[in-house]
Amino acid sequence: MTTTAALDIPVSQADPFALDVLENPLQLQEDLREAGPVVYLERYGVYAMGRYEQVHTALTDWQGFQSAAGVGLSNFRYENPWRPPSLLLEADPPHHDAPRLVLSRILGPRTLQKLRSSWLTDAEALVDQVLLRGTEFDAAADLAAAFPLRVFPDAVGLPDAGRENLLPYGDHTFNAFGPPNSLVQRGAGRIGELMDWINAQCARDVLTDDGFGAQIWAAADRGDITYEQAPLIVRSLLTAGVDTTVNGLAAVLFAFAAHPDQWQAVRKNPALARTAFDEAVRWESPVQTFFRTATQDIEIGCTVIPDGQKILMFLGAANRDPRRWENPDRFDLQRDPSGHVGFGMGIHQCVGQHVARLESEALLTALAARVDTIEITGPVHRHLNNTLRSWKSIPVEVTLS
Ligand code: OVM
Repeated sequence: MTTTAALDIPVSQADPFALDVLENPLQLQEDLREAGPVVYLERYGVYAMGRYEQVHTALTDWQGFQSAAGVGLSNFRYENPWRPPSLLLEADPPHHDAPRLVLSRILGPRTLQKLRSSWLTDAEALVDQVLLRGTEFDAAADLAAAFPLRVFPDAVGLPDAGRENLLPYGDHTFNAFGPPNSLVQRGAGRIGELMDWINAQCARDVLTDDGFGAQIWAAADRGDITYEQAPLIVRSLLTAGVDTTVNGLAAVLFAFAAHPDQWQAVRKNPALARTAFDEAVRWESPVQTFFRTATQDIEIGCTVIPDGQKILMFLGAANRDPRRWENPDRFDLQRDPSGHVGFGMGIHQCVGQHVARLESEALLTALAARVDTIEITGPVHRHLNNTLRSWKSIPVEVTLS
């Protein structure tokens, strides 16, 4: 490569992890997309991509853009990871493949069919319980957070005690993919205690004998993975399975509250509930960003990303790239959202996406059966996180059918 080529690139002073940017990232996303296919973020010494085409290319080129050096800002080639790396998220082939295959079977659409009717019943019970207290509630806390916490830990096979640790642990882990800013410092105090609890839940004798956790241990019995790998794969469920779905559900509920005509479309045609979740994941992208690391000098456009450099991929920006999406800022159930990169793309694409879709389908179906209109009644409060697009509260009032 030539170093002059590497300098032929737009340089930005912007901080994507500044609190005001996390509060409203849309302007920064547009600036990045408009600046060019690749931009250098001076503040962190990393490359960034905001356009769909380049993000998609990087996600599908795992040979050129590795995950094993970490998918956060920290470069595991030079820095020690803050926790033992995930065998899925922070691994490349061939090490990645056995854990991935095992988990993809456990979380696949066929296995999940067994949970479908009980999750629909759970969703009806939750919606009934919330509406019994009144028609004004917080869609973020009372539905989006409550539903995954009601069904997912049971499906994994966790004991009841300590489940309140799941969200704070996930919040810190997703913050830790970013720089060590105030959000990370705020979570650092409790992380030792939270991590101890999480790790303890990964042991075979702590888990029920019929959940996702037990199925991971059974894969070790068969020799599909080793006994050393099993607890770390359970840890991935506990890390990636709660905050992500909570914010995905919050996104779809917020989307409907903000687009009343789209809620009426679902009421008329409940089959749209499934598209709705993917359109919400495109529109709000619960996981906004992940990094990759260049495994060699990589030519992109007219620049070269040098070997070992970090690349920040803006999934949320790609999902609103007008080069790829018509009217990208509109939540629209008439569009085909497939191809969005909100679940990633390629060999690391979200292995839990069928779980997330089933949770959403259950909750929206239960809600559509009882709720005629959804209206936002007060200011919506974001919860800031270095990686997640998240909410503290979405105050709504509904009318019943
Ligand atoms: C993991 C993990 C953690 C966070 C996110 C994620 C979105 C995976 O520990 O495997 O995927």
